[in-house]
Amino acid sequence: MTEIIFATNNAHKLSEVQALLGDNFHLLTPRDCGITEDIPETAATLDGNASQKSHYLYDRMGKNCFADDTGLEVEALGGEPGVHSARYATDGHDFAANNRLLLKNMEGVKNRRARFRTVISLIIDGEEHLFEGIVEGRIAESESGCEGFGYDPLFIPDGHDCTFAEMSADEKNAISHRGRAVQKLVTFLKSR
Ligand code: ITT
Repeated sequence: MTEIIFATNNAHKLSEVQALLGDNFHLLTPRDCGITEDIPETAATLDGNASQKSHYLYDRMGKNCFADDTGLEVEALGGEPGVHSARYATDGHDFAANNRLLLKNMEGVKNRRARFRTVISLIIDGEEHLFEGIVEGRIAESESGCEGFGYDPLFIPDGHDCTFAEMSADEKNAISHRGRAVQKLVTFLKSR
């Protein structure tokens, strides 16, 4: 089994990605490796943040690792919240407040097109590789469902009538932004 560090403190993400990677890979978190501080995410883009997080870990641990950064990009809001998705409404990761603010900003807006975009930065044997995953969809008029996390209760992926929060973890992973990016990561890791 290959051990690899995943630079996240988000337990939902960790379980989604572990399910996608399967039994051949054992994920370690920064905390498992004794890194307890928040890893900085101060770049202006998703690519920049993913890269900043993976380099932060690699510089300290010198071990193979990856990080992802995800944003919800809403067409009518000029791509916002985008890279600010975690701190849209407040300084913290307040999912409920973020969803309330998004609904408020979308009041009366007809164009509800949106997409989730994930960028993964992998550093393996000292070299960085980037993988991207996108899922297109729309913003619902109100929240539905209690699975998943973040903006899931408001996001309806194309080809479906329900939100990500109304899907099982497997259903979401099969079509999600993170699922698609991780599939590319897995294909790359298995080809080595
Ligand atoms: P780490 O940085 O510790 O990995 P995070 O929660 O900050 O965790 P991101 O920066 O990648 O994760 O994501 C920013 C925000 O985007 C996150 O706080 C959620 O609100 C939202 N988000 C990310 N992935 C999502 C998903 O699969 N479904 C719904 N919302 C998601």
